[in-house]
Amino acid sequence: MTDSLCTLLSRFTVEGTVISCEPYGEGHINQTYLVLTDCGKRYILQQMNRHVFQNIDQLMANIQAVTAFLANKAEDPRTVMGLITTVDGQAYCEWEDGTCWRMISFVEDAICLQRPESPEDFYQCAVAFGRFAQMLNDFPADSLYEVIPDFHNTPNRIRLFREMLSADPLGRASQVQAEIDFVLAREEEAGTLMNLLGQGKLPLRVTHNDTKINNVMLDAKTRTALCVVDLDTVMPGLSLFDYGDAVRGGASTGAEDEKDLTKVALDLAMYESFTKGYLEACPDLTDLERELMPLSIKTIALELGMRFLTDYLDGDRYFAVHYDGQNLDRCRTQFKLVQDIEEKWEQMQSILGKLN
Ligand code: GN1
Ligand code: MG
Repeated sequence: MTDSLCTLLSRFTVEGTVISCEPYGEGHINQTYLVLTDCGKRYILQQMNRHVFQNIDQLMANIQAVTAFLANKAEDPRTVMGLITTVDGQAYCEWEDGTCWRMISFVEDAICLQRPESPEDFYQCAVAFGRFAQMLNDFPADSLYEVIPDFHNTPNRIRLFREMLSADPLGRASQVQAEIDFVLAREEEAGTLMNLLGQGKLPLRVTHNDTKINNVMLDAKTRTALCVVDLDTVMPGLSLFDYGDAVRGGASTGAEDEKDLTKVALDLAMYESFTKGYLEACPDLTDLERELMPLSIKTIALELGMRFLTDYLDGDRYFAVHYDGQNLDRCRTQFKLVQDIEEKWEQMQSILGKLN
């Protein structure tokens, strides 16, 4: 550890003296470290991405408000992400070089999966996210800051995509005409959920907005749901975006950057188990929210594919890439999922009908 890192760590109220701090996890946005102290306590330290998150005060205020509200309702502290404050009681620490850091408690005897190993694992992830939505159903959603404005506003994402296409800063657009056409052919349907929100037909709720299963902690022994983490994008939004994002990620048979698209499809057993868990854990969902579940998966897969494509055109400035063209590979897996969902549409509807 560098002296500077040691000094930074001493700003947080940890038990014992820090003996190691190593890179940890697989997020694309923040930089995460696992911290160990000489009394065996572990913590998670994160440098927050200031390019993505412009207002760290607001982001941390959201996290504090939501975790305090959940902690008040929760019976077991392991079911709520715990924020560790700085020695002077602040939610985060701004370092001398302008970087911003926060610390959270490490959940012991817990596991976090990169992919569900069985439908039962995925069911438990649904319980975690469904419970999160249900417990926050009486939290005033509009009191939260919109940390990334229009985060899942699909029509606005399409507008930004079109702007990037016209600018085409690296001259990459001509290589991806098939992907561009794929988006534009689905433009109208992609706006459905936001239109229904605008018409007051879908409720505004507190949403997590990054419901990948690596944001769920499961108990290591029982493999049951503990808590959800990565609350950076907690904002007012649609529950369907949380549900849809989780299924498009966890029910895909391939990795997010799989090059062999024949390996990428929507696994219907996974879809069924997540949907069952979410419906059971969040009985508050309205009839229309339930009905639109399949459309939400398709919408989020299209939106995310388009976000990857936009970033590819922009020279990979938003999502971290490990090799050239990774954002294009990621885009293609999402579009393959959209196509597969279109093919499995009737089956998805009949599974949903059985669960509702
Ligand atoms: C980003 O880095 P991570 O996994 O927390 C992104 C999500 C995407 C996801 C795709 C703030 O999340 O919206 O679904 O990558 N988060 C942000 O892997 O843009
Ligand atoms: Mg994450």
